[in-house]
Amino acid sequence: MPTKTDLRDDIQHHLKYSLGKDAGHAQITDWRLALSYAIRDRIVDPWFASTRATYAQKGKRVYYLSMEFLIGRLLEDAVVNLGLMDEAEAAFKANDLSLDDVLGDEPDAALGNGGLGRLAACFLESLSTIGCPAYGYGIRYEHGLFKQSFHEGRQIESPEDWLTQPHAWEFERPEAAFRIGFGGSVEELGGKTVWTPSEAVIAEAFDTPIIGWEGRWANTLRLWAAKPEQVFDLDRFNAGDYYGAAEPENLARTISRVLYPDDTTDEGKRLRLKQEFFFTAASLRDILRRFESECDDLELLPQKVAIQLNDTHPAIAGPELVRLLADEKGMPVEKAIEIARGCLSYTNHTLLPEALERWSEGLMRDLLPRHMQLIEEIDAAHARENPSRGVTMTDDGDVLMGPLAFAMAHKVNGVSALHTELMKETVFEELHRLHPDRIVNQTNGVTPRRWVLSANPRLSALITEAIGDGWVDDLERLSKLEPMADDKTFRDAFAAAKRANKADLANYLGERGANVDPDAMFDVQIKRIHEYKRQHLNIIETIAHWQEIKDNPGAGWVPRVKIFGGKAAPGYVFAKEIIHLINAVAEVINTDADTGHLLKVAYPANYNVTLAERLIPAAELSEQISTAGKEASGTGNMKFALNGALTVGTLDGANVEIRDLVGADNFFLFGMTADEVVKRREVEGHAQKAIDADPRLKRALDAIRSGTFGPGFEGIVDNVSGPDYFLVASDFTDFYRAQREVEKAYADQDAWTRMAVLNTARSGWFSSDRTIRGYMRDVWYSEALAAE
Ligand code: KOT
Repeated sequence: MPTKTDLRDDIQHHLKYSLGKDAGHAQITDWRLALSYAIRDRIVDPWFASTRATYAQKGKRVYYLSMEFLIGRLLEDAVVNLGLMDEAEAAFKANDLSLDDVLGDEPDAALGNGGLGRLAACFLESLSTIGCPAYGYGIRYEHGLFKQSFHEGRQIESPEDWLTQPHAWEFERPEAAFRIGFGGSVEELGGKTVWTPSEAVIAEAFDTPIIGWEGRWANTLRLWAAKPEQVFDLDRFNAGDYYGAAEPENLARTISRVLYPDDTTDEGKRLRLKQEFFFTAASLRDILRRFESECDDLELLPQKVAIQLNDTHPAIAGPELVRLLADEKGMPVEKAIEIARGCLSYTNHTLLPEALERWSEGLMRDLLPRHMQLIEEIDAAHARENPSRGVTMTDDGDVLMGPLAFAMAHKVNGVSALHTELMKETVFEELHRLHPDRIVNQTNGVTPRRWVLSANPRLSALITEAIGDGWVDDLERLSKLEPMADDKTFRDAFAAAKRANKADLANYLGERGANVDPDAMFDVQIKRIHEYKRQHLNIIETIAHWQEIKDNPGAGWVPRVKIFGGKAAPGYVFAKEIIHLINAVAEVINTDADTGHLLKVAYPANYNVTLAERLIPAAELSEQISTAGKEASGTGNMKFALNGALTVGTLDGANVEIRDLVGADNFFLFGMTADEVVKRREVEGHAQKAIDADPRLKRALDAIRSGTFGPGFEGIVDNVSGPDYFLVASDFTDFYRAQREVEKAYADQDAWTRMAVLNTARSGWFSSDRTIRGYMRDVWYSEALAAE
C-alpha cells in the first residue's frame, strides 16, 4: 500500500475488509488491530527496500540468536518511529476514541524474563535505526512469561496467552520450514558421517518487521514455531485411540509452547535443551540457505555472516554449524571449526555460577549424538592448538556451554566494563590467558525511542524544544542540555514534567488500591526478584526508616513512596519470601496513621515492559543496590538516569560507568566494592558482626522475627543474620546512610532538579545505538547500509 494514503481511511479500510467489522460495532481491539494493519502496511515498503539494498550491496548480515526477545508492545514503537503519532491521534478523535486507549489494548509480548531479553529487543530496534542488515532469531512461544498476581501478599502465577488474539505484526511463512531432528544414531557411510535422528519436528518461521527511527530501515525478527511432521495419527484414530492420535502434534508443539520462567538460574531440563537446539538449528539452516542463494564458496561465510550468541543458550550453534559444514557440505572438520569461529561470537551476561549452563554428556549424547562427538573433537582440537593448558569443555560428566561458546567464538564480550574485567579474572581466566585478544567489552545500552521518546513524551518535548530533535538518534547530543541545568526556567519545566508524570502514576496506583502522594519522593526498584539484587536490603531499610519515623513523627521527614516491581521464578522459594515480606510490610506501613503521610510502600503486580514504561518516567530515585560483582550490567539503571532519576547504588555493573559519566556528586554511592565483597565473605560471622554494630539493623530484623509483619519470615532473618552470602547485613549501615543523604538532597528541590537534569544530559552514551556500533566495529566487522 502506498505510504501517502490517509491513515484514517486505511484504518476504516482494515476495520471493514480485514476484520469484517463496521465502525458502529467495533470494539477497542478491532480498532487497535485496524490501526496495526494500517501501520504494518507502511512498514512493508521500507522493509522490502532494506532487503533489496542488502542484496544489491552484498552487505554482511548480522544474526542475533536469542532464546528471549522481551519486546513488549509494538504498535506505539512503530507509530512513533514512523512519525505518525499526531495523525493517529486525529484519526481516533474523529471516532471519539483516544489513541492511548487503543495503544493500551495491545498485549505486552513477554517472550523473555528480564534484562537479557529486553536487551535483545532494544538491539533489534537500534539495528534497524542504524541500518545494519540484521535478523533476530528466536522462538515463537505460545505462552510468554507467566502473569503475576498476589494472594495474601504471595505471588501467584498464571499462564500468559498473548496469542489468543490475532498477532497483527507477524507474517506466517509456511514455506520457510526446516526439519529438526533429535536422538537416533551416527554412522560412517562411504567415508561420510551420517546422523540419522530418531524423531523430528518442523520449525516454521513467523516474521515480524522491526522498523527503525523515521522508517529509514527495517529488519526482521524471525521466530520459529514447532509443528509436527505428521499432524495426526489416522491409524490410532481409526483404532479408537482419539487422544493418542493427537499425540505427535502435542509432543512437537511442546517445544515452542512456553518460555522457561527462570532468570539467571539454570534449570537443566531436557525440554530446554530441545528448545535451544530447535531454534538454533533452524536459524543456522536458514542462514546457510540465504548465503548459498548469493554465493557458492562457503569459505567466504565469515565475510558475509556474523552470528551473535546471546549468552550460551544458542551455544550448540558451534557444533551444529561445524556439523552442517563438515557432514553436510563436505568440509574437513578442522576447516569447518575455523569457518564457524569466524562467524560466531558470544555475549556473556552473568558470572553467577548457578546460571552457567552445563548439560550432562549422557543427555547430550542421547538427544544430539553427533554434536556430542563434535564437542569432543572441538575440545581435542583446542587442546592440540593450546597444548600448555588443561582447559576442557567438559567437567564431571557435563558439557560446559561457556567454554564451548568461548572456544567456538572469535570474540567474546561482557556487558559492562567491570563485568568484562571480572570475566577475565574469574570464569574465563584460563581461556583468557590462552586467547588474550578474544574478550572485549560492549557496555549495554537502551533504545531512546522507546525509553525516552515514547515512554516520556513530556520530557521529550522539553528536550526537543531546548536542543532540537537530533537527540533521538544521536543521544549524546543530550550533553547540550548541560548548561541548562543552571537555568531556573528550564529546571522548573523539567521539574514540572516529572511532577506531571508522578501524578499520572499516582492515579494509576490509586486505581489499583495504593493511594500515594504525588509530592512525595518516588523511589523505585523494578527488576526480577533475586537475592543478589537485594530487594530485601531495600525493604529492611524501609522498616528501619519507618521505625525511626514512628519514634518521632514530627522531625521533618521527607515523604517517600517506596515502589517495587518484579517477578520471582516460580521455583525460587527465597525470592518468593521476599515478595511476601514486601507486601506484608506494605500492609502494616500503609495503614499506620502515624506515618502514612510520610512513608508508603507500593508493589503493583505483574511488572512488565509496559509497566516499566509507566514507572520509569515518574521515578526520582533509582535503586541499583546489587552486591558488587554480581549484576553484570543492568539496563534499568540507564533508563532511570536518562529519565532524570538519581541513582542510589553500589559500584556494580554499569552503575560504575553511569557514576563516571553523571558525576559522583549526582549519584548516591554506597556499599562495598567487588574486591571488598570477596574479602568480607572471609570474615567469620560477618553478618552478626554487622548486626551487632548497628542497632537500627538489629531492631528492624527483630521486628520481622517477632511477627510485626506476620508470621513466616524467619527464613529471611536467619539468612541475613547467618550465611548472608549477598552481604545484606554488611552493606546495610552504609545503605541507610546513603538514603539519609538522598533525603537531605531532596529537601532542596531545586538543587535536586539540577542533579536530575545533569543525569539526563550526561547519559546519552547509554543509547543502544552506541552499543550496536561497538559490536559492528569490534565484533561483527559489519557496515550500515541505506535503503534506496
Ligand atoms: C539468564 C540465564 C542464563 C544466563 C544469563 C541470564 C541472564 C542475564 N538473564 N538476564 N541477564 C541480565 O542481562 C542483562 C543484559 O546484559 C544485564 O544487564 C543483567 O545484569 C543480567 O543479569
